[in-house]
Amino acid sequence: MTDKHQTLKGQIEEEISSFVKNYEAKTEISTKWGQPLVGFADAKHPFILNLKNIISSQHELPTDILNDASIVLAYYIPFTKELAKTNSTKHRLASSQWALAYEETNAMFKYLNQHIIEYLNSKGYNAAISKESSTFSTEKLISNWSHRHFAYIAGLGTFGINNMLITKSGCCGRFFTIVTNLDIVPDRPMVNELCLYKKNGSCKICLKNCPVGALTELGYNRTKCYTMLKENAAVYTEFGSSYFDETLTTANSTGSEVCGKCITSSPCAF
Ligand code: B12
Ligand code: SF4
Ligand code: SF4
Repeated sequence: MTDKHQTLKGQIEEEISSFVKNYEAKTEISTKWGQPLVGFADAKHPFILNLKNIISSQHELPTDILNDASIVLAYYIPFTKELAKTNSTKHRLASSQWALAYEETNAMFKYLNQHIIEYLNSKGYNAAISKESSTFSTEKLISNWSHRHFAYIAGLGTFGINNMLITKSGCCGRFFTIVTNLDIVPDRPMVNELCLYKKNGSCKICLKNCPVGALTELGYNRTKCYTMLKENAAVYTEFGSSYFDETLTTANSTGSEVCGKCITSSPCAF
């Protein structure tokens, strides 16, 4: 990779990092975040070109977002250990701080993405996000834009049996992706498994921590999980509801659909 490309990657990481620092300093924001991670996926990677077969025929491809898509920029914003501690498995419901952090992070994504898109435009590049990524089917419980599949190809992490993408800084955080026409060398997927169970058959703490048994060694039951999220959403109605159907501009549902006991008290959290 040339110096120019390495510098651009570093500059983008710095833009994301300083944006988050400035955002959390606002008086109206309660949440604190850790150091973001950034990865760059090859938009033409065979795995990405196969996403319609892996996920669903409705899943979008990077070229559906930008004609000349070359790189999908994926970033991960970790929460803090202090926040994770509030969401203890001693209580069935999620903590109010966890619900608020979920909504504040989703709200921040809008401004952060706009900032990065304008930054890349100022450098002469095109960039855009998938509108599908901010909504999901409440029947099938899948979205037509999986941030994590792009983040995986961008080398940000590997999937644990908690069904989370685990990064080198853990899995207690949130992802977003921006499609670009950057002319940089893409990153490669990680080779070593970060989930202890996948690595050596140990741990399984996430399975014990799930209040509704949605996680087993055989896989993840999204319908069971969603019942728990709705239980929390019925309680946490004051922080908003951040998943929107762009075509209808109505929220998918009322309240904060959260839980996260599988990512706040696990050894792979941070
Ligand atoms: C729909 C949705 C849900 C649904 C269904 C969950 C699900 N995982 O399917 C519900 C509402 C139940 C839900 C619950 C939660 N969610 Co949710 N959800 C989404 C959403 C909007 C779409 C995900 C989706 O349907 N993608 C399409 C499907 C098919 O792909 P996928 O979910 O990425 O799942 C794939 C992986 O598990 C993968 N996989 C598993 N093993 C392996 C191994 C290999 C080698 C590969 C390649 C792939 C792979 O294959 C699956 C199927 O193809 C995303 C945001 C987005 N737009 O991406 C957030 C997202 C997945 N959710 C997230 C979180 C944090 C949660 C919760 C903890 C809730 C909370 N915040 O308190 C729980 C966790 C449940 C769990 N253990 O999975 C984060 C995950 C962060 C992370 N570290 O991975 C995301 C990425 C949001 C974000 N912006 O960061 N969620
Ligand atoms: S808690 Fe343990 S078994 Fe579960 S995903 Fe994390 S490392 Fe893997
Ligand atoms: S979010 Fe809660 S209900 Fe869903 S898998 Fe994790 S621990 Fe289980």
